[in-house]
Amino acid sequence: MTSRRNFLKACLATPLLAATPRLTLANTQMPWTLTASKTTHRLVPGDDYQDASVWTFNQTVPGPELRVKKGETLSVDFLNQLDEGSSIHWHGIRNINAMDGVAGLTQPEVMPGGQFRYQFPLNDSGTYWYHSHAKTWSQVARGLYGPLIVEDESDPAVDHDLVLMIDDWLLANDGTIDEASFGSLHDWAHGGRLGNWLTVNGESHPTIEVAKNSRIRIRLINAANARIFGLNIPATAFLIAEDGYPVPVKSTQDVVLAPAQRADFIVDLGTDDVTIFETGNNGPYPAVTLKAVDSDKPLVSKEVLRQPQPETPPTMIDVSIPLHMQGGAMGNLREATFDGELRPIRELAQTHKKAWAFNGKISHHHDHLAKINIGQTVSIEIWNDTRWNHAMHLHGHHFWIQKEDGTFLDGKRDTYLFGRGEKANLVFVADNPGLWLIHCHMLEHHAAGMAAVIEIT
Ligand SMILES: [Cu+2]
Repeated sequence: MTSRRNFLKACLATPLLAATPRLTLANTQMPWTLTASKTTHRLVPGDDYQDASVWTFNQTVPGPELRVKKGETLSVDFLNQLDEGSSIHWHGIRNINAMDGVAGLTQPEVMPGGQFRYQFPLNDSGTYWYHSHAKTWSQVARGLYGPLIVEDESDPAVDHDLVLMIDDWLLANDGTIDEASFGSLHDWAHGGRLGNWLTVNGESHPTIEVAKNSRIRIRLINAANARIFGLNIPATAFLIAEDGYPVPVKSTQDVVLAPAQRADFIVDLGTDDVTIFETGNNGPYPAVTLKAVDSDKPLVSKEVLRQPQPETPPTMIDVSIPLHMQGGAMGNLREATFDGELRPIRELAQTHKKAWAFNGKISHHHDHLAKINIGQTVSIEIWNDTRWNHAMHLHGHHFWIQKEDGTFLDGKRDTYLFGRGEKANLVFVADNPGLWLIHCHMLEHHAAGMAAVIEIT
């Protein structure tokens, strides 16, 4: 393996061993416990490589699969056994503000040896995930994430329901995490920390056994710091949800997933194995193989997938919030306000490690981009005036995406990938009170200035 940057690698050989069964807490009594601690984990197989030192929830990468039913209350005791502060954010959940897990905004960091109980109702079904929300650029890159699945009675019947958490790790030549590059100003001002080793559920090209001719729900989650994945499922496949939210059922084998985004597919397997490939980064790279095996278990009948009832986007906007994104390498940001003073970009980068600004300002959690009255309909009018892609994530709400020509995309999202130069409006009803972060989910961009807070009262 080479450590050449920015080119993804994957295990090309078909693995001989089936994937380790995923740990789930679903059959035990709540409150569940998620303990953040350090352990070792093998990312690259083979005698020439070593175990990597990872930071995990409950000693596994990813953390345990949390699976609950819509309407249930999730109750999780978070114990921090790391030697720095941490917290848990429940990505995509329209949460109670105090449970949103943003360290320094909705709660103090949970300090080493400390604990915090997260307890909140789950009113939306779909595919979500949880991850650290303190020093995310380091903590998420080291493995502090896991899936959160909310089931609904009306979910289509399937034989297998598979969560596939995809990550790219930046590894040194011996298969351990490349420590020296953490905090690299280059990454912060360019495309973020891009890895060189692809894993699915913490394993390199795992094989998962599934029944021949079965119907499978595949829940794809991009857990990478900054990598945009293209995923291809060479089978009879239907996209049914994005970011947990139902979209019109579409026959397709491909999806692009920016960091933090999710996509749900229904796949009707035949008698052959199916290998899902990563196709967006000079590959293709095999990501995971579904091995079709004989099974005695009766299969579900493959019912026609129901189209969702679309929620109509609002026609009247109460508050428009312009958000002009600038900065990064090859950008047009010359100076920005930081700590109350206008400072040149060179000083911002070299002294403060800031490289990006919203509306000419690099804000702290206490300065709010906008104050919104509860119930108002809001349009955040974003202009990505940079040479980089950005995966913008709004906490506590799901938004419609209005393109520059005024049309809306199907369905709502919690994370939207802005291409270079793109303008689009994130439209939502501010029905959830609190202080809500809006930020780039390319985690180095967030750390280097791409974040703001919206206050809803
Ligand atoms: Cu970004």
